[in-house]
Amino acid sequence: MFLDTLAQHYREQPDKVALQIIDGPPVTYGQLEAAVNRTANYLLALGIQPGDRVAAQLPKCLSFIYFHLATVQIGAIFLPLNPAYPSAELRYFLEDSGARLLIADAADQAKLDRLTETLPEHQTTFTIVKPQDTGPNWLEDNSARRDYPLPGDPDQTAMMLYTSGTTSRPKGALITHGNLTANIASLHQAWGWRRDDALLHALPIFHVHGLVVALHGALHAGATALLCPAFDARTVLDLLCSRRFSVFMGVPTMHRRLYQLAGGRRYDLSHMRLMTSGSDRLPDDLFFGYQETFKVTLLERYGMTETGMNLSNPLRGERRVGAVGLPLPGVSARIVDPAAEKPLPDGEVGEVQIKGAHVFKGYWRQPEKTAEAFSADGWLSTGDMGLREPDGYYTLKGRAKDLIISGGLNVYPPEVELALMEHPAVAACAVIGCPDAEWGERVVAAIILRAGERADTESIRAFCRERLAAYKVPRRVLIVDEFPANALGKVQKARLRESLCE
Ligand code: MLC
Repeated sequence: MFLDTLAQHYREQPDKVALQIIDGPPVTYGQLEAAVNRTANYLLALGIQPGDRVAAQLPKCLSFIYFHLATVQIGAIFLPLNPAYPSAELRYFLEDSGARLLIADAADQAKLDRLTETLPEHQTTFTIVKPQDTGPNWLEDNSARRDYPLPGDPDQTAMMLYTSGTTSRPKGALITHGNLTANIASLHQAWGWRRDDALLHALPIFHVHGLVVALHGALHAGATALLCPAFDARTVLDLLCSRRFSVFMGVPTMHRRLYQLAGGRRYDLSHMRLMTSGSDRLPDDLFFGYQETFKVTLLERYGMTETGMNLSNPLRGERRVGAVGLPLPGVSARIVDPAAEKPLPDGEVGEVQIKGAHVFKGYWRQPEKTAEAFSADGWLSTGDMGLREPDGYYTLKGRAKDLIISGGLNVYPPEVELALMEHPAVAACAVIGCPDAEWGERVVAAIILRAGERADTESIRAFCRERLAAYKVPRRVLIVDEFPANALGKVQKARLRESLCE
């Protein structure tokens, strides 16, 4: 299991640097073990039991990683939350998950005060940390001894990651210890992770991409990860040029910013063993631009929160532009006709479905949504459309579901629409994604005002900002008289996109 491999690194290379936040002190595997054990003992002393949900809404910092590893180590369920969530969204996640504990940033005290007024009594206690503190209290006050066994059941839930739905509020995807192990084992084989790898980690740490693929990847290998608290293209490019790193992972928006920063100058990054792109489609011009500018062929891969990684272009062999590659070791993929649930021949576009030990076990307390996500014979419907080439490479061809991906982050129109509908002047609304060179897509809202109401679009955006994380707030709000609708009165978003996207 993932935790067993980590324990092996603690034993075998206690003096090797495991983690370092830029400009912070290095943390060796030995120090990491001690900090994680102390944190685990702190959680146990608070009464956290196996199966309890422990939420963390923190910036990218060592405390986050200690709480993450400690929570899964004692058999509790780790629930990472985007620091950008305002209190309205945070309250939903805490209530829905029934979290026993929230680890929060001292800087968010005002947000937490608002939250305590509305949360059910006695549900969640708070541990407030100052994220950049390197020696927080719980590290001094608790023993570094580990007197309990590591979770041994692969079906035990390790993490809960919220994904939004096209028709519902966000759902908690339950990721088991077995899922994490399967994922990381398959990526290690496919991408040739090594102990002497050095990862430059510039992704957010509360998603599958930054947490499982990147951070677990490095720790499982016994490698070293340098963590940038946020993505800054100048810092990242300088560090990549320093030749200290061998692995970098990003979303297309990050790669686009690096490429634009180069501004036509050439940089030789060919010493990088592996540079990957994921969470959204990598545009062809960026793939070729990168090759020319950086002497690097980006490796595009495909995954999702419910599964971790599914498909990947090969480490050795052809990294095909526009394709997401081949099934990873231990992963089965197929293309089906979604209406008939019938596999389709190569070259035909259908829904991508996935099977394997890495596939999540279901949504938290939503058996009907879990059942909907799987076919009768146990394949997970991804909601992505694609085709398989005769030589086994997969290419994505759009989405079956009405999802927007902006800067590698998923935005589900119904969530934004629900927020807009709370506005007293809004009679109806429709949220769509419009193509955008930097973000992949940007969120655009069309609204119809109630008769006699007036509202300016900026105030509507401000209204959304109080209810939604900034990346979900429509970049443009357009006031329209009507929506294109089908015979049943359902808004035709494809036609709306045609008329509203520039
Ligand atoms: C930030 N903003 C965004 C945004 N990120 N808006 C839309 N989409 C986004 N993704 C907002 C900010 O809040 C700010 O709003 C404004 O845009 C400008 O911010 P910025 O400073 O330019 O953005 P920055 O903070 O640099 O963030 C850009 C980014 C970030 C690309 C670094 O979005 C990012 O880290 N994306 C990676 C997401 C990720 O890890 N996805 C993996 C999901 S897992 P305002 O209003 O305040 O000006 C998954 C599975 C898989 O999908 O396969 O990997």
